[in-house]
Amino acid sequence: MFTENKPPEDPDKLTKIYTIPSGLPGEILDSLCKQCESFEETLKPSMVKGDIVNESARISKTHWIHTDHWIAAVMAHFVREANNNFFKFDLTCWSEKIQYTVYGGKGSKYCWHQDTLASAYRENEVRKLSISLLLSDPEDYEGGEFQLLSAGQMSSYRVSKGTAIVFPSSVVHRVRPLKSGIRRSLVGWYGGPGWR
Ligand SMILES: O=C(O)CCC(=O)C(=O)O
Ligand SMILES: [Fe+2]
Repeated sequence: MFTENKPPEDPDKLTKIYTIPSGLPGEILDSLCKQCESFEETLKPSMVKGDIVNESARISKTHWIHTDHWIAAVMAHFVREANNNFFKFDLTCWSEKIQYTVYGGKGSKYCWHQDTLASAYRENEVRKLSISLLLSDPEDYEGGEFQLLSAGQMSSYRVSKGTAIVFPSSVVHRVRPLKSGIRRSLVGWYGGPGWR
């Protein structure tokens, strides 16, 4: 059995992904999209590590959503579901605000990276699970695949609107350059006590 606050016995779980199909009621998904559209007036160029804009690593626009917002509660529901059914990590709370990201048009991307921070966001806590909730359908854009690299194998996803992808924050992943269209996503990082 999995022991509290230790990585799971099945090391695979540290490199696996959990996708939750669009189980959101249509009205909730519509409200999510509408609410996020209202953020688009205040989008800022997305930053990378060290809070800098670096277009060779990332081209997209971001709006940060407070973790008290109802959107964060919907996202937390997905993280908890993935964790209860699969990862069984010891979790506490969001490690940062929720990020609404718009990849608009040709060339927008996020190159290979990990979401884990070297430093703890709260004393002795680390980012454990990342979530990306897609607010666009695959037909809305070309390119823009979400890819993960684990154990030398690459997996590629173009999931439908309302589908959440949950994965350990240490897994290397990217969003491939878009060829056209717009890809919208909500991204969050859920933390817990440091691995022992
Ligand atoms: O937009 C996505 O689906 C994922 C973006 C990402 O990896 C991140 O913001 O850390
Ligand atoms: Fe990421």
